[in-house]
Amino acid sequence: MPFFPSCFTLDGLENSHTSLISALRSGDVRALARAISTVENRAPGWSDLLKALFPHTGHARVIGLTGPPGAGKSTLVDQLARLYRKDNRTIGIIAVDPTSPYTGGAILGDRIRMQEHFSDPGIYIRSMATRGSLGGLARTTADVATVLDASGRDLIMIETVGVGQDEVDIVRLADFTIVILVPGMGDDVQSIKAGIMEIADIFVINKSDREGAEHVEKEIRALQSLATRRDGWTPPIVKTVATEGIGTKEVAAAISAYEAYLQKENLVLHKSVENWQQRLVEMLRDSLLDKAKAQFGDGNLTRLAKEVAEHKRDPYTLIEEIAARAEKS
Ligand SMILES: Nc1nc2c(ncn2[C@@H]2O[C@H](COP(=O)(O)OP(=O)(O)O)[C@@H](O)[C@H]2O)c(=O)[nH]1
Ligand SMILES: [Mg+2]
Repeated sequence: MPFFPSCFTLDGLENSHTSLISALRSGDVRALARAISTVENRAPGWSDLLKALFPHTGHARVIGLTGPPGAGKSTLVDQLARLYRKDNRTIGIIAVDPTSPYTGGAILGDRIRMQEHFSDPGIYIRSMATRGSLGGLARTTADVATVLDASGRDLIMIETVGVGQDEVDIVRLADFTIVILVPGMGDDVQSIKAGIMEIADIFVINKSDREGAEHVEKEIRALQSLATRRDGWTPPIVKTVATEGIGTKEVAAAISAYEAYLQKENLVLHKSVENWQQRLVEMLRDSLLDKAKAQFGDGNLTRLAKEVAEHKRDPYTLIEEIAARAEKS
């Protein structure tokens, strides 16, 4: 059922926002779920909701975790959640997985494994639909994290499969990015997208109970020696056996160490500004594209594409025209 029945007037919408936000801020999990759905589905009122929530954000730390399928990301997230809960920190988990999110094996596995947390209101787990994401996957994920932040969660962990540009964009928006690798990838560290390697603030070599962890570490070190980061931080490499909880504390310590480093070097704001620079461009692109699309609906697009393909129109003038009209709308 949509959250806002269509009979709502604009006033009603505002009132319902106010009550939704106060319920959400008081820790009501159902209100949180509803707010996330509104934002994720771009349901009526989604942008007003985000506008109203934004002043309540800025408290949560966002940790992005990415790596190949089966690397043990969910297992590690689970262990970290357990550890942070001992500290009474509240947690939001966003699982972004391109393999059909609600029926796919990975998320089903996640659900079963994480089930023990379900009775703990201090942990909220959300699987994101990745296909047909209306606002672009990276942006929608960031918006969902905003809702979790406003709800007062201390920590937000975002799990993504490190395969495509979308995933790089998602973890780039995090405060801390963990790249998870596993032994037995051969020389595959190189083949993990270069973009993913570059955004790692912390490397985790999971499944270190298997042979080859040292080799992976050597490969990472070799790559690290090729370039220094602009912020001067050398990403630590932590070996874990997530299924046994081995190394979880060390991962948490590495996160704290990086946070302390950013604070010491006065880089916290700088990093946030960099993230927002990227996010604003994405928001702008979406917004302009929406306006253009609103004028030139899908059917129109096909017709125009056909005209260009048949050389009846030049695409350069066409785009200028569309952009000019979008600007006026
Ligand atoms: N041997 C071993 N298996 C692990 C370890 N961590 C996770 N696994 C197993 O690897 C499989 C995939 O784990 P999962 O967390 O779902 O990976 P994800 O796809 O990266 O989220 C599961 O069967 C886990 O039990 C580890 O440290 N050692
Ligand atoms: Mg997983």
